[in-house]
Amino acid sequence: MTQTAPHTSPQVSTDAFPMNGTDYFEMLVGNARQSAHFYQTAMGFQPLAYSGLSTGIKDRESYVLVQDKIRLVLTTPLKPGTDIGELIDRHGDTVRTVALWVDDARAAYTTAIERGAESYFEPLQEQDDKGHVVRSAVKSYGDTVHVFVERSAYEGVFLPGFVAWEPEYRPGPVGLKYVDHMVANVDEGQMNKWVDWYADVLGFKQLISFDDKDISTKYTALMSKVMSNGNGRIKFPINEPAPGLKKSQIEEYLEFHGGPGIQHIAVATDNVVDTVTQLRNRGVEFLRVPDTYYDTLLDRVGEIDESIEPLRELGILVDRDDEGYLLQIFTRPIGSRPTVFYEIIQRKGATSFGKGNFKALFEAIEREQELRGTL
Ligand code: TYF
Ligand code: FE
Repeated sequence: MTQTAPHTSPQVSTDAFPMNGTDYFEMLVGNARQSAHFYQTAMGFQPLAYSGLSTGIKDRESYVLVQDKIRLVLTTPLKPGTDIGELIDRHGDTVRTVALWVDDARAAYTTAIERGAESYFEPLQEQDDKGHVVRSAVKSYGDTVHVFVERSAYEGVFLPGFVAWEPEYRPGPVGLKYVDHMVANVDEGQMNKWVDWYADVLGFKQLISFDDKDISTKYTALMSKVMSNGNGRIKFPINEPAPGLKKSQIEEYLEFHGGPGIQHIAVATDNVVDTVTQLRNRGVEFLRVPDTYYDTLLDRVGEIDESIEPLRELGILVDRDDEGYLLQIFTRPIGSRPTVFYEIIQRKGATSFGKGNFKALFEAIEREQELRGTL
């Protein structure tokens, strides 16, 4: 251990870029009011905050929803010719911002810029009668932005400028707890550039790497590296397409999204059977692997706490690593474009990402591509 000042703990001094976790993510959507209804009704998110015409914002409106530690902002333009409208035209509904919770948003910005990040906006202090928040932001792959959020001096509902959103309609939560990881798709040949960017600029470390030999089916090939921040709470796998026989799911994403961006958001639950049962009852559609997947499941993963029957009925996948096992399932794309989808994941010790499921999963995605005619 080097240069540990008496007042700082060694743990803090070894983190090249201290971050507490994901603060929120923001999706740009064609109709925030109706998307908010979907996230409440289908996904179990709770209403939190609002900004728009009634708060003096004339060109856009945002609904903020929350489920345990997951905070989601849905933003839509209110008139033609806006920057947000242009982004939605290009990408469809898209994750624009992944906000990172830090103790000092000015220091985070200075450090990131010194290490080569491109600025999106300079540190900005916003204030209301509940205190103040400092935010700053840098650009990442495609049109994706990381906002650093410092909120220790703030007690308001979300951010200054937002008011509490308190509709009467309040379906309950479905047990989603926190963002486990958020996956990027980048252009062929760009994965290592962005891996280096997260290491050099944000001090992330590489956890795992998959090459096209790990992840290939008859048609799909991709490479993936998983980057993690110092405390392990923020994990960003980065995928790039590898040449394959037909159009891979990554290429399909890049084509329909109009370039790189967030492909899936994995949200954790501590009861995947219960959460997925509720989500299905609320109309959320999931990918299905062939029933035969379950015939050999126990041979592959050994003893698990869950009984196989509900897993088979719901289409939940299981994988084991050295530390334990995980259960995971993937929704179909949530919008009209075959781009963004969700993963529901329950970790029982495992810290990996379900490599043992890749083949079955990608074949399931390919069957959907075939139905869409995009394979
Ligand atoms: O995050 C992961 O690595 C897993 C598997 O296009 C995965 O959820 C990887 C790539 C992909 C879909 C799922
Ligand atoms: Fe994932």
